[in-house]
Parts: sequence; structure tokens; C-alpha cells
Amino acid sequence: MISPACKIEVPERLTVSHEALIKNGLADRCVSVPVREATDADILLVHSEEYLEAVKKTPYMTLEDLKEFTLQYGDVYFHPNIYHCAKLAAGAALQLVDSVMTGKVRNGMALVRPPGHHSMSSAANGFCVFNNVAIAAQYAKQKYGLKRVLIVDWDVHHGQGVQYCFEDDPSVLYFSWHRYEHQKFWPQLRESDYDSVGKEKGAGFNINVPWNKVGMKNSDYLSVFCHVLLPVAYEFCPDLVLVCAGFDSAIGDPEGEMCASPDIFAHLTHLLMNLAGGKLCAVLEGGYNLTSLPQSVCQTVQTLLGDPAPRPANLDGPCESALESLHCVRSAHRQYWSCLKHAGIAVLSDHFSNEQRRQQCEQHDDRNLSIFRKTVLVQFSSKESEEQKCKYYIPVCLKKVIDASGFLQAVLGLLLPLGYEYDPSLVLLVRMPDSGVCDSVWQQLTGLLQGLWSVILSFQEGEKERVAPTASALLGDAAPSLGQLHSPLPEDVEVLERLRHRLQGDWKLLQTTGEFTT
Ligand code: X5A
Ligand code: ZN
Repeated sequence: MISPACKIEVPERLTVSHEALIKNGLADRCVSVPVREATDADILLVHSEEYLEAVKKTPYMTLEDLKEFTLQYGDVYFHPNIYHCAKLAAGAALQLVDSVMTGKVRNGMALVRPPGHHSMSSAANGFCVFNNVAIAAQYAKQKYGLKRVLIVDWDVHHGQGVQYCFEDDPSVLYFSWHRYEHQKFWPQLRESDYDSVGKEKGAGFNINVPWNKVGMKNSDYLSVFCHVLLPVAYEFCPDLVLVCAGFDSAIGDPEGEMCASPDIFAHLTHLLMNLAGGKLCAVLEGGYNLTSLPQSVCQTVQTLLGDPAPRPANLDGPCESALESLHCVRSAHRQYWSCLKHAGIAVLSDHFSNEQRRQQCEQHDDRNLSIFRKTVLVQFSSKESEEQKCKYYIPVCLKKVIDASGFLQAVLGLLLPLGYEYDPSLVLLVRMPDSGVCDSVWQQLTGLLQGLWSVILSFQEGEKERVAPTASALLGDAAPSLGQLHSPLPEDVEVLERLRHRLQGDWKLLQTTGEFTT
């Protein structure tokens, strides 16, 4: 046999991943779903008839004809078997969607080759033949009548095939971060930048986060989740979450050259698991380092199974380049999402420097708030607090705590990043009887925090009926979907933006803008 045409997209990617799942006792804890071939009708949900017919002929071509056929596309290699494998890869994604949608399993991961997110309606590209995840999204919408599907693409490359497929479609929200380097990195497309937000009715439903430097770390990834993806995802309120799960965004990958550790995928997975009532299907895309790939796959699967995530190492805040991307994306999407409406605005109107804030805080620490040095208190209320604010005492004063969307935005953009940076050994959640926070929001909060940290819940007198739904969240049940929330109150979003800005000097993961703005 001839040497492999592609040096990195190799069969060992799947064998080492599967072996690692077995070795770590994870394979045994999973339900195996039998694979099927995607039908012509499935493939035609995304691809053109001409393209499908052309690919159908490849098993019968001579090697020479295959080489020639391959040349019309970019960075893709056709082997006589690839048509069969590509039908199985797409079919596996569809089997997973069926199993999740019918409740046979809660969530799952499809380990497939070839990958899919670069392939387009009429073109193979970037090792991809059929767009497995795009087909799965169309299939899920059609077969189960889903109104909204979220696609999270954490592969290090831009899934331009997915973008093209859904850019004018508001029913599919596509989020992708990708190595970009100001358009120097493959596939070097202008439309991979942050200002490609979607077209026509789909404007706002395509979110690109370009990485303009290599070496992005755990903090950079978590910042983008907390300050862009999660707030928008909760506002979007998907019926199903699909993940283009490429692990070339992990450390050691020859394509990505990023520095995130494999355990970050446990967190990315966890943070998505309370959306859509827990209905999440991850489908393998890239990942070419045969050491970090299986580790990342295991972290993802282990989290899908409900195990707590290991604490991520060195969260030292996002780098300057990541902050610049974060700022650009948030600004580009400000007009489409109410959670981003005030993005960057506090920067202009806040005249206190972080240094002044810090001094103010330290002075106060010396007096009656010294207890807060070892404890962070975040207090949600609708009353303006009389207490002096400092690094460790954070009153979040929302117009109405009752308002689920405002409360949720505070949890995602403030509490989560703060928690990640502070890394508490224990989280004590206290629900006051008159808080007005409803059960499903409380369940979301509990579900998000547990698995990251040890959580203890405290109930007040007369709150007995609150215990059961919370206990279910503690046991690992996905919180029920909150339904499509109305937009958070503009005043509340503004309050949160100001608060985040006040705390940015002390808590790096709360930053959303860098030095470049001043
Ligand atoms: C799925 C994926 C990468 C293609 C790189 C081509 N494709 N230079 O990671
Ligand atoms: Zn990739």
C-alpha cells in the first residue's frame, strides 16, 4: 500500500481514543449506539446532488483518477474507502441525535472519521467529505421539529462549511473559535473574522472568535465561554446542543499550537450540559496529537457521564490578544443580543481607576470586612447595599432578582468567572425565602456550580418544597430548560457591566477589554 496521503488525519486517532476510553473504565459506563450509513436523503439535507453523485463514484476510481478528483478541493484526500466511511461518520451523528432526542441516552459523543465541519454544499475540504454536524442539525430540526439548535465548534479551525450552511438561518446558532492570525492561518478566509455575524434573518446567529495569536490557554477559552458563548446561548435557548468537538485546540497539537490542557474540555462540556435540558451531542472533528487527543476525549466523555470536572490549572486571566478578540466579538454582536447590549459601555463612563478601587477596598478590609479575605461573598438582592464594596464582598443589585434572565446573566458573566479564579474549596448557596428566584433558575445555578466545586445548599424555614428540585440538580440531573426568556432588563445588564468593570482590576477573568481600548 502507498504511504498515507495525509500525515495527521490517521486511523490511529480513533484507535488511541477508543483504547483510552476502555483503559479509563469509561467505555463500560457508556451505552454503545450502533452506527448506520447516512442515506442519500440525509446527505442531501446539506449537500448538492451533483456533489453527492461525484463522491459516489470515488470507490470505483483508479488511484490516479482519485488524485485528480482530489485536486479540485483544498486539503482533502480521497481513499477508495472514504465514501463508505463518510456515510458512516454522518450516520453515527444521526444515530446519536436519535438516541438523545428519543431519550434513550441523555447525551453522547460520536467518535468518527472523516471529520465534517469544513465540507461545503458542493465541496470537500480540510479532511472533510460530508458535514456531519450540519447534517445532524438539519436532521434534528426536520425529524423532531426543533425550533433552535446550537452548534458549538471548539475545534481550532473555523468550520466554514457550517457557517455557510446556516449563515442566513436564525434557527441554528453557530459559534466557532479558531486560530486566525489576522487571516494568515488556514483556511485564510476573510469571513472567519468576528464581523461575520450572519446574514439577513440569520444576522446575529453566527459567532466567530478569531485567535490572532497561538498559545491560547485555559483562561482564554473560559473567558470566551463566560463572556460570549454562555450568555448568548442562554438567551438563544436551544432545544439541542451539537458540538463540533475537535481537540486540535488542545496543547501539543501540530495544527493548533495552542496551550489549553485536556481537562479544559471537561469544563467546556460541563458548561454546556445544562442547556437544552441536557440534550448534547458531541461529534469528533480534528485533533492530531495522539497524546492529548485521547486525554481530551476522555475528559469530555467523563463529564458527559456526570463526573465532576478536575480543577483547571493556572487560570491567570486571558492574554491581551484574547481580550482584544473578546472585545471585538462582543461589540459586533451587541446589537443582536440583549446580554451584550452594554458591552464595553461602562469603560467609557466609569471614572474610577482600578488602582483607586483597590485602595478603597484595602482600607475597608482593615476594618470590619477582614473576614472576607478568606471568603468571597456574592449577594444578589434588589436593594442597594449600604456596605462598602471590596474585592471580597460583591453585592449584585438587580432591579428584580425575580427576573430570571438578569439573574442568569449575573451567574454566567460574574459568578462563574469569579469562581474559576477564586477556586473555592466550598460553595455555600443560600436561598432566602423572599428571594423570588424560581425553582428552575435555582436548578440551573446549582447544576452549573456543582461539578465545578463542592456545593452546600442552605434553605431557610418554610422552604421545604424547594429541596426536591435542587436535590435533583445536585444528583446530576440536567436542569430543565428555562424556556425562551425575555431579554434581561437593560438596567440590570448595565449594572452588571459596571460591577464587572469595578472588579476587573482584582479579578482577571472578569476582564472583557484590554489595554488596547485606552
Ligand atoms: C477537521 C480539521 C483541518 C484541516 C487542516 C488543513 N481539519 N490544513 O481539523
Ligand atoms: Zn481542526
